[in-house]
Order: sequence, then structure tokens, then C-alpha cells
Amino acid sequence: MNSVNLLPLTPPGQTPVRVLTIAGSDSGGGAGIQADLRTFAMLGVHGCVAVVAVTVQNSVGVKAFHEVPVPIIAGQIEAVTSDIGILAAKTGMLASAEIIETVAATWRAQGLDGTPLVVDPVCASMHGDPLLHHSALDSLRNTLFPLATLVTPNLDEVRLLVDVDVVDEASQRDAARALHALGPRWVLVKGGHLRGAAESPDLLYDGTDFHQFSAPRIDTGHDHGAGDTLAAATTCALAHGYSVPEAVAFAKGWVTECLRAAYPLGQGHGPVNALFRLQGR
Ligand code: PXL
Repeated sequence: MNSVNLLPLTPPGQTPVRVLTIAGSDSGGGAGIQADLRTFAMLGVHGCVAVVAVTVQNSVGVKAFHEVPVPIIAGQIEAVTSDIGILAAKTGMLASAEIIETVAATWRAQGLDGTPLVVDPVCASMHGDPLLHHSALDSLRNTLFPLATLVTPNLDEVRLLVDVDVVDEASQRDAARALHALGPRWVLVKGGHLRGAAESPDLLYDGTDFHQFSAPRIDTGHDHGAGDTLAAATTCALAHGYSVPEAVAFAKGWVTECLRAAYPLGQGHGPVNALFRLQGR
């Protein structure tokens, strides 16, 4: 067994910690809701789902996507939060401005302001295929970010959101400051795409202090769903009452092990493997 810590488990027969993912479906099973649910399950957390879009996707790319009507999206969030109750949530692919506005309005209407919300501002797949209409960036920045406990952009998303080109630690700090000014409590600028770095340096910022998180860069062509998995594990840890720096540290360890165990799938990019513990790793 590797050294990754697990979250506390609920005794059999008792109601476990519940979380919600508001995201898109990946028909290839690598990213999106499918990735979130694997991490939730492996961390002993009950995962609820609000599907916002269905992608037509395999290991090579995203061919198309279909958006779920917004009353059905709001209905899923209301149904889950009014009955089952959630201790944290995350958003992934949100596709459009209308969906973002709906998610934000429903979040507020359900009185969830005190519930930790991780916003992973998914804009494109790793193949470069769009998962968010660019006209929706303003809604992301102005409507959803102010509700977020934590936003977790990668470097491409940073460029789209605040027009900062992160090339080193100084520009990573500039990006964190610009993103924090949009209203989230915390910002995690993920450095995994920093070219040439031997480490994968992530920078966490709350408007006052910077926290660095580093992990060895895992050289794999199979990292589909890595961002989703990091945000999902962070959400689980927040649901367990971890502080944001503790939750990010936990999630970084989790995704590193998922990357170590990643596997090939189809002709393109395989997924990170959140099931590594089932293989005795
Ligand atoms: O990894 C980001 C992501 C999130 N959600 C869906 C995706 C992807 C990447 O392809 O397809 C549905």
C-alpha cells in the first residue's frame, strides 16, 4: 500500500458524508462526473450529482455536447440539497452562461452560502476541445466565483480568466492576486502545465498568505481527469471539515497516486486511476 492518507470512514449502516458534483458526463468515462464519482466512492463519501451536459467523447477528443435544460439542472440541485443534504460541492464543466447563472441562483436560493463550494473553471478538454462557451467567462467571473470557497484553474484557464501568462513563481502570484480579486475565498493556481518544471507547483492564496504545494511531476500521457480528481478529493476533505490548505494538501497527494497508476485507454489519452487501491497499490 502507498502512503496516501485516507479520510475517516463512516461505520457500515450509518449515513456517510455527502457531497454534490455539478458537472458534465464524459462518455469515455475518464473525466467529468465519472471521475468525480470514482474519487468520492474511493474516499468513502456518498456522491450526489447534478448533470449539466452530456459530452460525446472518447480518448481522442470531445465530438459534441448536449446541455441539460436549466430547470432540470436547478431541480437536481434542489432535490439533493433539500432532502439528502450535502456538506460540500464542486462544479466542473458548466457549458454556458445560462447554466452558470442557474447554478449560482439555485445555490443562493437553497441557502447554501455557508457550504464549501469548489469551482473548477473547466473551459476545454485536454485535447483543446471547448467545454464552455467563451461568452460564459463573464458569468463565471462575476456570478459564480464570488460564491466559491476555492477556485482551481489550470494555466490555460488562468490566461482566459485574467489574461495572465504564468511562466514562473512571480507571475503565478500575480495570477492568484487577480483571481482572488474576483471574489472567491481561496484560489489555487495549478502549475501542472508549467513547461520544464520537474515538480508540479500549485499555489494557494487567500488574499493574505501564499501556500506552495509541490509534488513530483508524473510523466504520463494518461492524465485525463486529473483536474477533476484534484477538485473532487478537495471537496471530500472539505466535507470532512478540513481547512482549505489541509484539503488541498490531501487532494494533491491523492491525485499524485492516481497519476502514478494512470492507464492507457483507446487511441488517445488514458485517465488517471482513482481505483489504484483496489490493485493493492
Ligand atoms: O477534465 C475536465 C473535464 C470536465 N468535464 C468533462 C470533461 C472534461 C475533459 O474532457 O469532458 C465532462
